[in-house]
Amino acid sequence: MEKLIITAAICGAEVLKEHNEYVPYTIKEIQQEALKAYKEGASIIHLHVREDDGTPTQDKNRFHEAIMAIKEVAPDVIIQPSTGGAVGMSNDERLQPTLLDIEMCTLDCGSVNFGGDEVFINTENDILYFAEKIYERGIYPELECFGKMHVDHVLRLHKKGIIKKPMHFSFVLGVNGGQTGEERDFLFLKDTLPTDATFSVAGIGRFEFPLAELSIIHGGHVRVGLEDNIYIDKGVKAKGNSDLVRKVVELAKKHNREIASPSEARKILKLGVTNENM
Ligand code: KMH
Ligand code: ZN
Repeated sequence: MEKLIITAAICGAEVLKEHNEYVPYTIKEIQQEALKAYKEGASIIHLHVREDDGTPTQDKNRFHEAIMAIKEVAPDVIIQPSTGGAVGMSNDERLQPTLLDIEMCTLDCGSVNFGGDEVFINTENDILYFAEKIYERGIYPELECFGKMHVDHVLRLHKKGIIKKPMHFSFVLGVNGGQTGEERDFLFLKDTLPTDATFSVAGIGRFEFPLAELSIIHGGHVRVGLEDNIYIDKGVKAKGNSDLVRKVVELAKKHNREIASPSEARKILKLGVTNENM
């Protein structure tokens, strides 16, 4: 089996210090959380940024500052800015980090209810617009799917030549309004993929570690972090993202799966291979 790529989703746009005091807001806090997660074994940092008071932003300059700060302490880690941002942001607002010199970002592949009155909107035309900008700027998209229909949509867009290989999926399961994260959900999604696609799984809340373990067993990759889950055990809050990454490393050891370094992760994902060569 390939080595395990661990992504740390250190901050998100929704989770607050009121939920877990270790959620980073400032550039310094983001830098230190990224560094600790990297030291524990994360090869990708899934990055959102905040104003110092915690307000989510997609401001290009704020992303630039955060990326530079992370690169200063972990030069080889893969930084994956979010183009999802926060619910309600416009497409061009969300796309701001793609104007920077980045190697990877997320591409959200469908709409999903996000609890209460919130809807995270990604219409077909939105997806086409994001895909055009992301590929045009030479960036590698991670295909965020909140359920099976998003995977099906990606595969349809791939047949039309819009989504290109290499295809790396992220199944984000357990969102309040999206597909849940039971074993059968994971197997259903995994079995839908073409054999040359790679995938990672992000379980929200209580689904985080059961899904991480399943993905480790079945040759997938894993995303954890305070964006997705604030607990290390039932009722016990994690003392930062590094706690969550460490627990995945322990699960990987249990199943004899080695951890990928950033350069190994780049090879596994074929990051840096131009689409024309595929
Ligand atoms: N904050 C969510 C509304 C992504 O990073 O691409 C969207 C999100 C997805 O987190
Ligand atoms: Zn995100």
